[in-house]
Amino acid sequence: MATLKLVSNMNTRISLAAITPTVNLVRHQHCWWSHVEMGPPDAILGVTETYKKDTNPKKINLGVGAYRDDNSKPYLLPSVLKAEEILKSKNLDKEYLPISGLAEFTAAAAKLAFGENSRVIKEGLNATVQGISGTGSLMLGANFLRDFHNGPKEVYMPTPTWGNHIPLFKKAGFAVKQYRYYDPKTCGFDFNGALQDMAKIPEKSVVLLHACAHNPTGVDPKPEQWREISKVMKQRNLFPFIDMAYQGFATGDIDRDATALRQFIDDGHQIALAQSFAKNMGLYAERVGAFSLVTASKEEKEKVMSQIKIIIRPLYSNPPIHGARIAALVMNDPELRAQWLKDVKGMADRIISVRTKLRDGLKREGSTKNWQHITDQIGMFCFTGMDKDQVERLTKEFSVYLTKDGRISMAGVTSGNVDYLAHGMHSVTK
Ligand code: PGU
Repeated sequence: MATLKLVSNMNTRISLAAITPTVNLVRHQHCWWSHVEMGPPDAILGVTETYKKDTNPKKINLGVGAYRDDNSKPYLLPSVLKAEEILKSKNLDKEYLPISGLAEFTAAAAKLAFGENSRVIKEGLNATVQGISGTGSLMLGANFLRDFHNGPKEVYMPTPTWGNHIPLFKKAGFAVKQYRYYDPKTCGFDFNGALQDMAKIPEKSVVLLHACAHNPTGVDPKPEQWREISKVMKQRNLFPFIDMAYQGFATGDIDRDATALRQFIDDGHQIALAQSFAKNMGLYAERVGAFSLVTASKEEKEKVMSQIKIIIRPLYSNPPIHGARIAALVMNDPELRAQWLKDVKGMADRIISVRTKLRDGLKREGSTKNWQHITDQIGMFCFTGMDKDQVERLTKEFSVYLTKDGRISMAGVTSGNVDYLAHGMHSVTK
């Protein structure tokens, strides 16, 4: 309207000059993001997007690691449902949490990982903060190490590892390198390869370890192998960063699943630890996690804590409260905790039973391949050994969705779809 008035009131030359800046503005507005190119879909979460578009009623999503009950439904843990009821009845407020999160939650999370009687807990040596689930907790650790780690900015990861580990550490400024982990010949752990590689890693480098239920392979070192890894890493002065996204999911026993982590503590390592409560409490979307650093003294703990808070503040200021309240109540209330341990065991056991069903199903189909690794591997995933072409056929011909590396989320396999899956797997691998 203002421009129109100008045109009508002034001579043509002046009015054009008045209009020109407006035209330029419009042209520039169209240019800001023209250089941005389409990025690839996420290797794991992108699978769900494609799955949703498929209209085949027999379709199965074995891409993302998300637990389903035997009716293929997302599972709300009875312990979590009960905790939510209790919380609802309390009409709690939604005031900001401190930067470091909910204290009842962080204390319980640390105890869950290190163990009630751990020296670290008793002496108060852990600097623990609430993180945005496992990913956000890993990110806090990577950022802290970027700023304060007194060693090469190199992180060594198992081959293969969870896909998101790599960009996460790269974004934090680390060079990402690898150590041997999975042996495709045995479909098992390459113990000698891992040790040989670790012996060559430059001193003080960061080494990423999966505490249990290794993703994507489902292959974990045995306790005696962990002891040796811990010893070598101590001798070589390497820094262990432990990702524990599946505590309880490997064996169904939260303490057994923390064996490796506690071995490292017993051996005197000062570790970094990222915990996720997405899987073992089914709190995926609540984004509940914790990040801990083990320090040498209480005084050092306070200083480290202050710096982690300084990292958090401009990132997201303080974490969300609801999921942390649930997790805290489930861990701290004796009755709910007992129920939760049963819930976790139930999930782990269902996955173990469906592994056997898949192996039997493949045998019934007439497969002559050795599928023993399906039952040998543990945790949420099975690294089937299927190649890219076989995966593509399984998706195209059978509407079975999985990641390109041949990983299937066993948590999505049920008594209702296991025979169909076995049929599809046999068809593309025979
Ligand atoms: N660390 C490992 C080893 C994981 O497998 C996952 C999740 C995380 C951390 C992070 O989990 P949060 O949800 O942030 O707590 N991996 C799953 C879930 C999908 C994804 O990639 O985030 C997976 O399917 O591999």
